[in-house]
Amino acid sequence: MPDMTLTTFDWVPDLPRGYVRDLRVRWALEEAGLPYRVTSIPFAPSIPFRKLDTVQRAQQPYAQVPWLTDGGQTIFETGAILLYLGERSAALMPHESSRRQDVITWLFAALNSVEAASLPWSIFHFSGDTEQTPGRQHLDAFLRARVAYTEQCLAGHDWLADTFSIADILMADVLRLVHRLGGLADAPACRAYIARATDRPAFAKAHADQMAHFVAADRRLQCQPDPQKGKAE
Ligand SMILES: N[C@@H](CCC(=O)N[C@@H](CS)C(=O)NCC(=O)O)C(=O)O
Repeated sequence: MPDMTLTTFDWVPDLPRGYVRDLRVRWALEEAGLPYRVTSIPFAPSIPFRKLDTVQRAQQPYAQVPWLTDGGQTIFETGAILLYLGERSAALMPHESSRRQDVITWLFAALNSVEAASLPWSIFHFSGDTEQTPGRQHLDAFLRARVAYTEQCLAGHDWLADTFSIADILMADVLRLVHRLGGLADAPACRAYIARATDRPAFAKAHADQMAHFVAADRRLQCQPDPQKGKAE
């Protein structure tokens, strides 16, 4: 039985499928060839804030997924989980000090410079609010600038650091959502980078496994007896 256990939601609606952040962890585990199993908690978004049971509060204080347990160690935050896995596999992060530091730097850039701009921008998109308010325009401009800089960094490079690493898993996953929402129209190098990253067999396996996980949940739900059935009118 594998020591590592990845926890995600048991089910999500169609829209986020293929984008739930357990994908980042699955992808890294597949790249590294590390054995793991997947467990789930009931889907219940925390907006508005939901109560956590004690076990979940101990694992993910923000009521989110994913988290990873390895023996007695629990890690939450996908950046922290990928760093943890990076320590365990040269396929994810080189051992040599300066190359390793490059990976760590880019990992933070993906989360703290690009996702920090893309997350509020994508929440606006999903809200369906199309008003060109000053706040909205500011968010658009903020993301456009981050994408433009990333575009320059990626032009002429396959990966962010020397070779493929956990930084690419995070950056490609962050950019994938921006691309899905039409935010990379002027960024051919970012689009090519996403294509290169998602062509990797480990991504294909991680993505297929996440989709299968939620399809299995659909089937389980369909099999549940309808409580209204058989009731007298
Ligand atoms: N910064 C966290 C974000 C985790 C996150 O946003 N998880 C989403 C699923 S992809 C979630 O649990 N959403 C439900 C919620 O926020 O209540 C990480 O990278 O692990």
